[in-house]
Amino acid sequence: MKPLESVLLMLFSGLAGTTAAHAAQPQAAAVSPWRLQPVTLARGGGAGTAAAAMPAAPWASHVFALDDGSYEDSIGMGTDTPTATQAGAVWLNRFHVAEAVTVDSISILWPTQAAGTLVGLQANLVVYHDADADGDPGNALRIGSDHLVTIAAVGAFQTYPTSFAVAGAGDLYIGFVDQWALAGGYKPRLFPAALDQSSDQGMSWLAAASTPPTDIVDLGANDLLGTSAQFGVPGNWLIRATATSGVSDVIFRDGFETPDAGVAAGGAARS
Ligand SMILES: [Ca+2]
Ligand SMILES: [Ca+2]
Repeated sequence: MKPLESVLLMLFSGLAGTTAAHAAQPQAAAVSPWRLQPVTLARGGGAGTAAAAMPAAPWASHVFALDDGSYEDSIGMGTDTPTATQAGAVWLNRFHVAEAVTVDSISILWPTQAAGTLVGLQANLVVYHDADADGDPGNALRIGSDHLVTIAAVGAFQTYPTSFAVAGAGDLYIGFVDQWALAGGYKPRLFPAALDQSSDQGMSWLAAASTPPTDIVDLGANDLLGTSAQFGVPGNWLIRATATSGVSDVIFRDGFETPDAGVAAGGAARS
């Protein structure tokens, strides 16, 4: 695996001091303490293809996906020296909705590991609502509370039922926390986020604290917050979701509803 400190030093020169007051320009400040910080991002090198294409979507659902079904790398936060360890982070895909919805499932493709396995570990599913939809989730509101799920298999999408109720229009940031490693120092070092590098939709995000633990309630309280490209690994996390609109749908005479939205490809136009 190749450490990314040099890339990160460049990309994050400027995040120093952008803590709770984190505003609209996450890369805009002045001095980086990066070399003093113990936790960095690295690649796990795994690759694979999803066994199944999309999670099944019920009628009247939004289907959220950014990836092409195959991942070319896997990514994790942690340390390389003196010992390789993992630190938990918040891995998120951004989507836009024009109305209140309930996120009723989240699907994640867990990547295979060069060493160790994710099977048996518990991840925390998370959803954040950025009502101002300005491309900065630093002030996004976390929806609901911890939703721990067990990783049962790798290399294929695992679909977990959820009930995250989002009150209105805006951007949704949907994903997971590698909860087992949240305190940092976890061994062996694992790479929980499968990355589709065939394209970069600019909608895959990562929030982390350079000194663990990552704040999973207030994303803006973390000194590392940006898109995968801003972390030097452009691409899309293999995180998908479905959501059901809170409004009533058209009912036809034959009794079938029409879907009120199609695939939302990575957040539509911003205001
Ligand atoms: Ca791919
Ligand atoms: Ca915002």
